[in-house]
Amino acid sequence: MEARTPAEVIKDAVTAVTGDGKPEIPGKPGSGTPTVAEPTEPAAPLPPSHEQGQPDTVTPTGVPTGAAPEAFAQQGAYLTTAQGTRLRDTDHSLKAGPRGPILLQDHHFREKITHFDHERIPERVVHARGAGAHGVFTSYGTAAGLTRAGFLAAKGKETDVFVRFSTVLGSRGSADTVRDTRGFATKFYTDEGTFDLVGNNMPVFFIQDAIKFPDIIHAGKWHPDREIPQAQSAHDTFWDFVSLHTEAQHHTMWNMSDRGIPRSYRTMEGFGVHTFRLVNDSDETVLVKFHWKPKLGVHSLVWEEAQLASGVDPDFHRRDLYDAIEAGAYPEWELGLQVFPDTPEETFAGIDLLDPTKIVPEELAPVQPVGKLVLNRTPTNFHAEVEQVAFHLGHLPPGIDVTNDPLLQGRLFSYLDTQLTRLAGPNFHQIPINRPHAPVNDMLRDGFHQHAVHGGVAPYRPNSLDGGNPFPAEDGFVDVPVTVTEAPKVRDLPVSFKDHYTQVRLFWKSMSAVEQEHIIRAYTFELGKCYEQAIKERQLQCLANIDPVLCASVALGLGLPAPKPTIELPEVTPSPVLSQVGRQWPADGRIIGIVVDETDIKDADEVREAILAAGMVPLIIAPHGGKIDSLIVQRTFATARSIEFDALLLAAAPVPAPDAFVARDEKSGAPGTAGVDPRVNLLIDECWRHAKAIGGWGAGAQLLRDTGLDASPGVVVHDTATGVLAAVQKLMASHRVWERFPATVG
Ligand code: HDE
Repeated sequence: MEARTPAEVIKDAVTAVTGDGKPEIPGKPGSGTPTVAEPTEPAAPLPPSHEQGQPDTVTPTGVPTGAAPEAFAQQGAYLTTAQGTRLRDTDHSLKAGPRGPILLQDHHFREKITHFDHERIPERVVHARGAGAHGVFTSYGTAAGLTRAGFLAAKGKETDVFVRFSTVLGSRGSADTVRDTRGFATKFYTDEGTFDLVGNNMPVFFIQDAIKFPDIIHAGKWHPDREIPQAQSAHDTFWDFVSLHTEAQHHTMWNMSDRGIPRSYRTMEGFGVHTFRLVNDSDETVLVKFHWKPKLGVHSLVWEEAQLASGVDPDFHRRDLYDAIEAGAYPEWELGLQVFPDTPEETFAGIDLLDPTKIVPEELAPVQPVGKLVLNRTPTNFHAEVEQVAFHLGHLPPGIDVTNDPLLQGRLFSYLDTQLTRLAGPNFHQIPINRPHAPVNDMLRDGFHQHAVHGGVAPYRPNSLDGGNPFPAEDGFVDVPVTVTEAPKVRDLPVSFKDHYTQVRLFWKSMSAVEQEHIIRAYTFELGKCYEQAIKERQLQCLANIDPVLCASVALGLGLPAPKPTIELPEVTPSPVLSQVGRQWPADGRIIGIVVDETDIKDADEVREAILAAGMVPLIIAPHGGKIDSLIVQRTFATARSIEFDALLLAAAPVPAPDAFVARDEKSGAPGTAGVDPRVNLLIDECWRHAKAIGGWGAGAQLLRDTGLDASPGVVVHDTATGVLAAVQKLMASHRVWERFPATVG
């Protein structure tokens, strides 16, 4: 092919769009202008199409609203005002002449602009950034002896759910992949009333008493003068707080570990954090901790990937969740319980079950599976569902009760209270996403945004005017009659809450060498971003009380002396289950990029089919969009970035096309390294640095040989495409090629 200049390429592209290339004169469409017939009026009234949304006779979770269809928006085909008056024009305001001012009487203009002015609602004070999806929970029936809650007790019982995942610190528009805790909040629409399990992806919390929540959040969020940094804990106030409130050290270590940068919402565990109390039909009680275990295993990004994603694709986790559901790779978790006897001490193996900064290692109390959650539907409208969903720890069905965990007690107040501002009044439970699937017959009346038209005259009990309705239920919610110790009122916590270091050491000691190295790097990065020397030194003292190797390594990175511990370091028994390394996981829904070009598409189609058949997602990456032969291109060299792929296959070693001016070095005009398109080189380089499996056949294999990468662990070269795929699939089971990370500590 004859080489063309960039100017020629652009001219050809423009000609292709405008037809014969005649210049366009504003106001006078040239002969090359494509004619698009604008539909003005339907030939006959059309029934509402799916996109317009059927009148909402059901809530977003599928429950009949009981309201007449006329009560809901988006009916018929014609544009109307909010009052249903058909409109002729919505593009021009009503003016005193075409050049005159807008008239105050333009009711359509005022309605449109006023509504727009009030479209936003306050974002959540924490967990503002999130994404949600609908799904189904199916009970295994294994909790039948423990709780009377029907959605857990009956084997095979299906319950609709809505789950919202979130980051904690950032604003609504912040990036998904920042280092932070993730929220994992689940609304179970049970037949006996809604149950909200409002958990996180980490089993412990920063503080032990809810009264400190505003303080930790003020410290973690942006500095109040400049409102930076956004969605980051790498700043002075955060480290000031956690080094002064040493109870925060356990949660902080989880944040600095790979758990703070999950690969996907689909690969996160979830934890109820607090201990709850279950009560069965015989009024017997047990204490439990809730766990969500992802089917795909727990996987994380590496720090460079997380940073890249924040810029390249700030919606990384949101997109991953929705793409997976739309591709039919439904995210799945098992709900499990750690069960403890309900003793007056409320401890297990010496661990205070009311302390939310402590875990009970799974080796001591195994997680017993009680049901399965599958997310299978994306929201129809983000605002209506994800923004307006309101979780509250007090949404409890009969059979599940709370404990005296001082954090849980405070949350019971906060979650109801916060909705009053965020959702502008006390009737937020009537918003479709929040409507229970159980019949509601409360005595709550009136208030802002009241949607119900309540009948009767006697919203009080007992009454003789409404036939005595509503009646108390024998099988209603059980407040377990726990004995409250007679004790003086105090502002204090139990002595057992004062050990702030043993379990942090336990976590550190449970990590593999590579995970420990990531933790060291994370502390070094975050403290390196602080300005105050005193804060760095104080945090180093905390690290010294956790582990001398950890402390010395971080101190080295900061250029500060490593302090000696001020406590005797306890003996701990590691909990191997806390490590993400060393296990094999299914690869369902994982994404494999396949690099092809015009000359080397041989076998790519076959590999694509094999990836699909294995339940994974293939993405064809090519020099340009459209098609190459019959292969549909999903990513171009311009739009692909390594962070999206869990593994990379090379069917080709694409050279920069002569007319692809973007692929050339601007100054020399020379093609990229080794004659290969530099963007492909970058893909390979990043996948290698991030310890992802890489494979190649044909020209792709030759490229890996030429660069010497074929000698690296986790790089597969083979004569056949299928041979490469089989080897890469095997490597993907352990998520990353861990041997590729240099380990600096043992
Ligand atoms: Fe929250 N938290 N929280 N939190 N939390 C909120 O409620 C609060 C805590 C968690 O997707 C708020 O509706 C206090 C622990 C999640 O809509 C607010 C305390 C855990 C979500 C609130 C905590 C969580 C929230 C803000 C200390 C894990 C997002 C908006 C006592 C077990 C829910 C809202 C969603 C949201 C208060 C601590 C998880 C202000 C006072 C511990 C997943 O009410």
